[in-house]
Parts: sequence; structure tokens; C-alpha cells
Amino acid sequence: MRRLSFWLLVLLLHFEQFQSKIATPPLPVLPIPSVAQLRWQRREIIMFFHFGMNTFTDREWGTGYESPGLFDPAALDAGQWVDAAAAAGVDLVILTAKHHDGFCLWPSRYTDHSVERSPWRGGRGDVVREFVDAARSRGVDVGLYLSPWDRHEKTYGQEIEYNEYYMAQLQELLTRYGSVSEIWFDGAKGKNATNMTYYFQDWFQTVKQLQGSINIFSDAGPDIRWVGDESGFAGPTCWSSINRTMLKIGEAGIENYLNTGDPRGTDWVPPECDVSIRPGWFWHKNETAKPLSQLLDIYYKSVGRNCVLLLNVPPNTTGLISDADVVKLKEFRSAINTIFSTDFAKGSKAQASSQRGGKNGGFAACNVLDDDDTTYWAPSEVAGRRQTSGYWLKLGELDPTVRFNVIRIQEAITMGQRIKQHKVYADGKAVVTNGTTVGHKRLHRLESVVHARAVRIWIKESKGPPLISSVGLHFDPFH
Ligand code: FUL
Repeated sequence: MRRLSFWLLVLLLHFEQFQSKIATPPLPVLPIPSVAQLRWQRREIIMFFHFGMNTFTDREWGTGYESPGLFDPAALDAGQWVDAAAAAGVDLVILTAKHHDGFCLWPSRYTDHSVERSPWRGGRGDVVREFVDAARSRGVDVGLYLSPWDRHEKTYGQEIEYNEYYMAQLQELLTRYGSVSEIWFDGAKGKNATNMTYYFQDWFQTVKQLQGSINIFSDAGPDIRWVGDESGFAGPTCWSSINRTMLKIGEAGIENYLNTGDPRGTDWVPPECDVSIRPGWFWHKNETAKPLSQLLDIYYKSVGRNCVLLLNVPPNTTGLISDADVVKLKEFRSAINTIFSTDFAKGSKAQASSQRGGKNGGFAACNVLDDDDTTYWAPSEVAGRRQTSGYWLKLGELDPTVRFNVIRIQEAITMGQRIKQHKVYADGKAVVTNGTTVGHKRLHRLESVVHARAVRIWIKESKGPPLISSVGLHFDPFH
């Protein structure tokens, strides 16, 4: 009898629920993001301000021969730009310090082609300074765009001289204005542009030396990659991983690879979707902002496909964001809030195919329902054993009177992006049949409204055990 109770006790102690210690976290699946990349990804929407000589000449690409005398924004107020961004929930804003026409929005010591030669603020103004100060005083981070292609600068085409010129300007921008969170290198160049080799490696390493936590954006990263189009759409399959050796800045033909990423990629270089709220990047009198339905479509195909949306809102000739665009931004933010502030998954009963360390192991299914994105569901399988399919997560006891038409799934990307194929069932009926990647956030906008008692997510294929940090069910009345 004594013996029996001894063994019973041993059995009980081994029973996972009674373990006092939580399970260790699983190993990551490489590559994984850096702290700066994670911070960037969580911003979800950031904003671009295309402003400069083109604003006054009604062009998209200037010639470089424009007179600085044309630059005179009578009522420039960068505070108004940043307020418009902040009201849209944005906390990182990026300014075109120099576009292809070479005109500098700050008084650069290396050229005469700048605000210093303009009538604006009597030639003593500095748009970059006003922009940075306005952002900083509102708790918003800044980024800068410095076009490599320069149609004004005389040294353009002389390899060493121009690379030195560009580097000197980079140094000015990255030492004069405090912390810069993102630097934007675009690969555009006109068809007849002078041949010019850019020393990207010299530039990138200097950038990192001057700004330790900055993210460098370009067609090829190293920290953030272009998504491959300017419509704001990522591919329906979108990996943050890619092989940087396959990419060359400014080279055509890599757009599809950029749009999709690479499950076998060894570098973590997530995509950013740049798109303008208006048809052009710069402000033009006859253009208007896209309708809300189009902005929401862009949101679902960028943020909802594991990307950050870089939305351009161009200040006009008076130096302000036009009222109609300010209104449109508010409408956009308020629509996003309407859709996502109510989550019908809250209060449901989460279950899973298995849970790492059992119910009290710290990785239970219910972690997908809390508001903490550092907690996640992990199945009990370990990476080494390489089970790659057959995982599921179920939200049960849903209120069947409640309707939803958006399913949100988020991976714990701190541990690497893993999910390759997934399906979603509502009361046994497939509502998402060909889901592929998930990443930071995957939004499925369903064709019709669903009522269900249970929603089950099947992970059909993944790189190691899938780790899910959040799942939500939402209703989109704009669809
Ligand atoms: C491109 C440029 O050519 C466009 O004018 C715009 O600045 C866009 C964001 O990047 O490369």
C-alpha cells in the first residue's frame, strides 16, 4: 500500500500540470530580426513627405537646372505635417532631404543648390531642421531620403568625386540633426543618366558608424528592403528572409523576388511598401487623395502581408499638407480603429494540438488571446525532431451571434518567421484555403461575413514548430 502511494506520488509529480517550473523557450529558426528591425516592424504605418523643388515646378523628376529662387513655401509649418502623421497613428516620418534634382532642403556646405539660395526665410531657413524639431517635440522619430541620382551636381559621373560629395552630405545629415531612425536609398536613375558607380558599401558602413540604431532601406537592404512595386502591395506570400547576394540596388528583374522574399533566405531584410496617397509622389494641384476603400486595400496588402506601409503625403506649395489629405488620413486611421479595436476572439477558449511544457509551461494556446506580443503559443514538438505539419490552434466557445469577416494571425517573429502554409476553418468549413506565410501580421479579409462557434487554424507546413503570438477575429464594415 505504501509502495503504491509512493509511485502514485511520483506519477503525479511528473504530470506536467504539477510541474512548478515553466518550460524553456524553444530555439529560434534563423534568421531573426535585430532590435531596430523589430521596432520598425511594430510601427506598421510610417509616413513619407515628398517635398522640394518639384513641389514648385509641378514635376515628379526635376532636371537639376531649376532656380533656387522658385523655392518659397509661404506658410511652411512642419508641425502641421507631423500633427497630421501623429493623428494617423504614425510615429516615424521620412523627408526627402534631396531628390533627383539635387536641390537640398538643408544648407549643405558642399553645394550652392540649396535653401540657402532661396527666398524662403531670407535664405536662412533649414527644412530638415524644422522637420526634425517638429517631430522630436511630438515624440515622433525621423528618417531621411538622400537621392543618389543627382541631376544638378557637376561631379556626378566622376566616380570618386561624386561618391565623396554624396558621403559628405550623408555625414552632414547624420551628424547635425540628432538621432535618425531610417535612411532611404532609392535605386532610381533616368534612362539617359550618366554612368555612375555608387560606393554603397562605403556609404552603408559610414551610416552605421554615425547612427548605431538606424535602419538602412534600399532595394537590397541591409536592414529593410523595397517590396518591388510602388502600389503598396506585398506578395500574398511574403517572407522577411531573403538572400542578399541575389540583390543588386537599382537593377530591374528582381521585383518578384523582392515582393515574395525567400523561405531559404539567410538574411532578415523585411519589406517596406512605399506608396503615395495621391497619384504622384509630389504635390500637384490637379491630383487628389485615393479613396478610403483603396487605402484600406493597400493596408490589407501591406501591413496585412507582413510589411510596413510607408505612406507618402506630399506637402503643397504653401508648405502645408492640404486639408483634404489631412481629413483623408483621419478617415483612414478611424477606419482601422473601427475594424481592429473590437476583437471577437477575446473571451473564447483557446486549445491547441499540443502545448510546450503543458498547460502551465508558459506557452499555452491562451497566449494568443492576451495583448502581450512577447507571449506566444508553442507546440510541444522540438525543432530538432522536425515535425513540419499537423499543428492546429482552435478558438472555441465563440458567441455564434457575433459576425466577423477579418482573421488576424501573428507569429512571434522574434524567433524567426516559420509558417509556410495554413488553412482556417469556421465550424468545420474552410474559410481560408490557401493561406501561405504569416510573419508579423497576416490579415485575411473574407469574402463573406462568418458566424461560428469555433475557428480552427491549421498550420500545414512550417519551418520548425510554429509560434503564434496573437489571433483576432474582427468585423470590417467597409468591405
Ligand atoms: C523613386 C523615385 O524615382 C520617385 O520619385 C520617388 O521618390 C520614389 C519614392 O522613389 O525611386
